[in-house]
Amino acid sequence: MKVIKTACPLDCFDVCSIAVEIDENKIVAVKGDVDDPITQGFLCKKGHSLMERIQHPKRLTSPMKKVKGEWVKISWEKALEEIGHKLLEIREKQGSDAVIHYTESGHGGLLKNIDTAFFNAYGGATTPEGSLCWGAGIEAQKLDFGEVLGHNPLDHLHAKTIVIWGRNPAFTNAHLIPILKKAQKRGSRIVVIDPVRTATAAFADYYYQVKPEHDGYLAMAMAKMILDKKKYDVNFVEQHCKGFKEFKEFLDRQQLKELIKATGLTEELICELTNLYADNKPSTIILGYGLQRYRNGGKNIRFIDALGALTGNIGVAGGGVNYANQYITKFLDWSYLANTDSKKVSTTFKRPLFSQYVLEDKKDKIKGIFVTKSNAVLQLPDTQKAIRAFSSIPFKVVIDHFMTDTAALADYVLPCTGIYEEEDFMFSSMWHSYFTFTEKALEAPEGIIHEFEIFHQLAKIMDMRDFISEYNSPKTYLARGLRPLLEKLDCSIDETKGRRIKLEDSDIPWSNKKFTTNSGKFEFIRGEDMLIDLSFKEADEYPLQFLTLHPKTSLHSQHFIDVEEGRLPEIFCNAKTLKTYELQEDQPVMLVSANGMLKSKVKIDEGVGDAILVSYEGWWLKNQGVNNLTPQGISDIGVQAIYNNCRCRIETL
Ligand SMILES: Nc1nc2c(c(=O)[nH]1)N[C@H]1C(S)=C(S)[C@@H](COP(=O)(O)OP(=O)(O)OC[C@H]3O[C@@H](n4cnc5c(=O)[nH]c(N)nc54)[C@H](O)[C@@H]3O)O[C@H]1N2
Ligand SMILES: Nc1nc2c(c(=O)[nH]1)N[C@H]1C(S)=C(S)[C@@H](COP(=O)(O)OP(=O)(O)OC[C@H]3O[C@@H](n4cnc5c(=O)[nH]c(N)nc54)[C@H](O)[C@@H]3O)O[C@H]1N2
Ligand code: SF4
Ligand SMILES: [Mo]
Repeated sequence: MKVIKTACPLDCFDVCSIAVEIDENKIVAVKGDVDDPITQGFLCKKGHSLMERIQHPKRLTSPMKKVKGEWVKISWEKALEEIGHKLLEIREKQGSDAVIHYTESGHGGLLKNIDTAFFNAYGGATTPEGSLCWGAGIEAQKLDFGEVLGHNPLDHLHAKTIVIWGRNPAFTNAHLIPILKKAQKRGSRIVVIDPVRTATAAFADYYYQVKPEHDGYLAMAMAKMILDKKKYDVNFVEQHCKGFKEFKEFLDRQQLKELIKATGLTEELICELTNLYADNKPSTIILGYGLQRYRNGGKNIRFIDALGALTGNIGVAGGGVNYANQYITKFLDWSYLANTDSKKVSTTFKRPLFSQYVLEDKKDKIKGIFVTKSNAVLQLPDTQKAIRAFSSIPFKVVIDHFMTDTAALADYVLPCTGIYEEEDFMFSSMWHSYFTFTEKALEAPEGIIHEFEIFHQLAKIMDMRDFISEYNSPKTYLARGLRPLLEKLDCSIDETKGRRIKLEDSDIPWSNKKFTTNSGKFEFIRGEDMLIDLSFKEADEYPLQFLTLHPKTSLHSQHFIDVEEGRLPEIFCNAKTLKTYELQEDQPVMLVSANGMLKSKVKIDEGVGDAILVSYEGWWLKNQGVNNLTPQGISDIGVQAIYNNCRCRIETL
């Protein structure tokens, strides 16, 4: 029996290391890698079901073409010939940027970025800027620290106070839970700040139910208390920060009572939270992404970052304001991986505003769209508009493993290989700095090829000679793209196979207190950026806030594939909200927002704050999909989608 090492390709914080046992060319077991200090031998259900997905009866095994509204099988040769010629024709008539290349993170492998290299060689397609995911927080941390770096998750064991702020690791970051529990056992206090008493909050020592989008005010109130009681780290703010004076003067002008009122919490509770954070040091904050999917998402994160600097909890063991961790990214050669020098045009659109771009801003100008690693139509806000926008494009190609809702609306769907069938490089940019060269365990079923091969064949048809010679094999692609990392490690790719490796100097970011901002210091939010605008009047007809959170047992839409057609998505609210609208549990209702409608089933969850409805994203169109209700729009900074700024009302049926 042979054991090979690979890693989970799903778009998740953990990027778990996986040990695959193979006997006589068959996979006999898939396990969490015991040698990995993060995975510690267990995988979540989604990780275990990776095997089911590659053997799933609905997996596509042949290219498909839509002919007169019906899907028919087509040979690779013919499919790529037709697609290649169409791409050439569009470029000749309208320019390469009349094609949109829409890609997401449906598979985390580095090799899968060959799509971007191809479209840059094509001349530069129109591509998205900004994010459906984490954009506001990324931009906020770049402004404050210069880069987005996180502590080694095991370093949290040194923290006396661990504040989980708007993240639900019990669902989305499973391997953080044992670390939190171990820290708790050793005496650390676990604090959760979330409008929903989540499964993470259930085992926390302290829980604070903040009003959605009001975290900036909560952080301001905490900062004001820290300043008033002179609990701040004078040395840190004087030596290593820029803008402290202005920050303090701004807070001096704020009324504590007003700030407190805005948060939905009491003065006693905020005082307790502030004391925990500022007195029981070192303290770490672990931020999630739910709290930045708002108009003020970036500012809210910046005020929270400021708490770390004020209390000197930066660059020390057990400290940090952990949002994501882009440390490994620094050692990848993106100009090679993405082939940026070949690009002749650089047209972008704001990702959350895709539908508006296609239907209004560039009406009739977009002639083609190529989707990779994404179920875009379902995951973008405002589903009905996304369907109209996508369908309005005359030529549509999707590469996926399944006939997703996005694929079903396309003209061609091309199947590709998945985990276990390919070698690749897998790393996390959301959490830790461990990585794995994934080994191949199986041959892909007949008819399925890797994206590298797909784009190579297309390039041949389109006579893209430079691309073919520059990107001649997966092995060279990885070796060239990873050159800075391999130089740092002083080894070759082959020497790293089968091992889980971590970048050694990455455990405590900013320990030298040299920040990568222009000033070289931590920069406090300042000037007009400090004004959080929550003055928009919510229409009286939509009294409820609709939060769409990440589901426990599915990675976005991927594991909703087998849900029976017509099943109603569940929505959760507390008994008080249920009573206000005179509803019964399990009653089917219609939710109505300014964007659309969603028939759903009400469930009681006492953890949900007042006047809030919670649902989970990822339901397919056969179950309507929650983005029927969500608005298009972007955050203050970082071009982030604002899914959680969704208001609705309930209508009984
Ligand atoms: N309402 C609401 N909507 C949201 C969010 C929310 O909080 N609320 N969250 C947003 C966030 S954070 C994100 S990141 C986005 C995610 O948006 P998407 O990334 O579009 O979501 P997925 O459903 O994971 O779709 C990924 C697709 O990639 C496919 N795939 C898997 N492996 C491969 C591969 O090797 N090659 C190719 N070509 N395809 C592959 C999968 O089968 C799947 O169909 O959704 C956003 N949508
Ligand atoms: N099982 C599973 N794991 C996943 C994913 C998945 O789809 N399924 N998706 C992956 C991806 S792409 C991402 S981006 C991450 C997302 O990971 P998380 O950030 O953990 O997930 P979310 O569900 O978006 O939001 C987390 C929490 O933010 C809270 N929240 C919402 N609004 C506010 C607010 O205004 N203030 C505060 N303080 N809290 C608020 C929500 O109630 C929720 O409990 O998860 C990754 N991991
Ligand atoms: S989905 Fe996340 S927690 Fe689950 S196995 Fe994959 S990387 Fe690990
Ligand atoms: Mo995400």
